[in-house]
Amino acid sequence: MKYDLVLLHAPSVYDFRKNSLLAGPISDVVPSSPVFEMYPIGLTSIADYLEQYGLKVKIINIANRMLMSDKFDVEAKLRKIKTKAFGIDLHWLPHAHGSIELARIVKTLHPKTPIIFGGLSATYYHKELIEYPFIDFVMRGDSTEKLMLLLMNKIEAGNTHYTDIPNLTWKKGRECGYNPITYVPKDLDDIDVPGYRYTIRSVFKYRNFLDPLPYNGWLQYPNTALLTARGCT
Ligand code: B12
Repeated sequence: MKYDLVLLHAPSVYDFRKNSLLAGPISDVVPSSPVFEMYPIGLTSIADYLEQYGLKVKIINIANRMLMSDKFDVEAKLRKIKTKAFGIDLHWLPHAHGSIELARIVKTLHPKTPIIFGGLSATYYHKELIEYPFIDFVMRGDSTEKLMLLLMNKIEAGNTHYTDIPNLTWKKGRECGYNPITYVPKDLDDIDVPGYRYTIRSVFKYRNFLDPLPYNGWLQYPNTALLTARGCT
């Protein structure tokens, strides 16, 4: 299957299975382990929104797949994927190592496929991130569903005129652009947040139950969030 966008969630430290992670009690109040395998719930709303416009979007929780099995081969999994773009979240700062290392691996395997970063930490560190040769775009801000549709349409059409996409940090050859954050929606009434319908649908559509699982142990202790607002009101 060829996807339009594959969204990947990295472990906090790559590769925690080879190098021991002495994290301390940093994740005691969340369902995740110190690997912080839970992905930002906004990945589901991005996927849901893009699929409403006919795009095929897949979420793969690489961190959780690595935690669930020592034998899970990240490179073999990534190598098989056919997609027009990859998205990687660097939302929580603990993923600073894992997200960047994952991007490096993805680019080695798919040198021609654009890699898009997003999330709160990526928004803050967008100028540093775009310097990495394997990161092509940073979509900034806490509401990116509509902007991702604009970017995906450009990628699909081979249109490299990126200056008219709000909030986007982009790279073209040696030239970098930092479009201002002008898209700050007043309400999110037309977006499904979280996109649970997408998540359930995707299991059947893409015939994979393990890839989008939110965290290790979810099958034994299913838990979900119902957000009444995005962020703090
Ligand atoms: C709800 C919430 C949680 C929930 C998360 C549920 C989930 N799976 O997302 C829970 C309680 C589990 C949680 C846990 C943690 N949280 Co929290 N959380 C929040 C909170 C209050 C709201 C976030 C929200 O409403 N999101 C709404 C959804 C719809 O949007 P979103 O997920 O952010 O995604 C959008 C954008 O961020 C962006 N985006 C995100 N990823 C990507 C990727 C790509 C490719 C693209 C293009 C765009 C993109 O586009 C999305 C769609 O518009 C914020 C504070 C705030 N006011 O924002 C803190 C906040 C994000 N959390 C924070 C922290 C530190 C944590 C923990 C690390 C705490 C800990 N030590 O345990 C853990 C990490 C959990 C893990 N990964 O396993 C910090 C992050 C600071 C930082 N820079 O690191 C914040 C900012 C709070 C704070 N001020 O300290 N959190």
